[in-house]
Amino acid sequence: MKVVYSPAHLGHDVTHETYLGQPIPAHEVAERAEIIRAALQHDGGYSFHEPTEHGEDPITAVHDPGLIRFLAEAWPAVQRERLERPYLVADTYPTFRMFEGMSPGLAAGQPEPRSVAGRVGWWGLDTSNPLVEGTYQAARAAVDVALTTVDLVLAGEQAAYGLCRPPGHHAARSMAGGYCFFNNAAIAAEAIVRATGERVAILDVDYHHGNGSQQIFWRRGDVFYASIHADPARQYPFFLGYAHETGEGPGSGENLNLPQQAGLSDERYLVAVDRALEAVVARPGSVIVVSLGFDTYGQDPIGDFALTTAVYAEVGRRVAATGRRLVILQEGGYYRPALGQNTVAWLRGADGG
Ligand code: SP5
Ligand code: ZN
Repeated sequence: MKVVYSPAHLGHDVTHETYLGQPIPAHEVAERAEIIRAALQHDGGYSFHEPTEHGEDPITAVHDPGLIRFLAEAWPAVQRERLERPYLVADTYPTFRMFEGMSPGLAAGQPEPRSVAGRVGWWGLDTSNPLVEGTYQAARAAVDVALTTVDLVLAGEQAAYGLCRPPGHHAARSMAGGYCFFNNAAIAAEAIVRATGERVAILDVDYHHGNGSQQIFWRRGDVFYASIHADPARQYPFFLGYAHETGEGPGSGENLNLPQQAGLSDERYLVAVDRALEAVVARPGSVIVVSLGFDTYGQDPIGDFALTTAVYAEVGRRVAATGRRLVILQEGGYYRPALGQNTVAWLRGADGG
């Protein structure tokens, strides 16, 4: 299988995230992608490809140009404002409750703040998402990794894997968050729709709900989003991911959330996978974009499912058995000792192994 990887992710050199106000060691660290790369190289059977540059247009196809501008300008602004800190995290966010009782137009018409402290909250969701000097370049490279993976599949590969880092599925049209800056999978799906005119399915098997992917395609009939994730009533991102969220307008019925209880077993997980795949194959299209997370693993430090390495091979097999071509993009997964074996298992399954 072809793998797309860029060392640019190393510049997103995150050491800490903020959890309930305290700095804690970051979960989404550079070592994750290096562990996966080393495991695939060691396993053999994978050829590595550098991403090619795709520019801003595929990004603005799903994101607010203001988000790109903010991410490009944030670190220079930190330096210009002499904030003298190793990473930037917001502490004030524009929650919708601030505008309760006021006309919707008021909130929508507020200007973006000028100071970087205001801007990082304006464009952000949460404090687990530190921004450092190399974040923008890394996030741009992750998008190019995703788009190059799309190129490989549209050029005839049955499946290809993009080792995206930072991940993407929490990033919405105008919002970064949850370790994500640009929504790699959404950008990939949109690029496939535009290149082929076909419908596309996103299958999101990260432990967390991909609120960004859901938001971006909420009113779209041409991109089906299916996600298996922790019930938002107990887990991040808390405010989206319920089963009753099914899309609106032309996207009505094109969003499928399958929230799961803590302790989810391999067996029950496969039931959910089959449900999602049944919905995918009921719709036309020839390509599935997989948002692949391993924070579903039993030992993940921020997850509470009970999955084993063996189930990942089986999921890879079942996804490949749809006969659709696969653009497989890395999202989360934070238990580093098993990250390599889990990725190898999933991809081997998807590759007919
Ligand atoms: C891509 C992805 O998997 N993003 C996940 C973002 C999760 N952000 C919230 C992390 C909460 C960390 N909780 C620490 C608990 C320590 N016991
Ligand atoms: Zn996750």
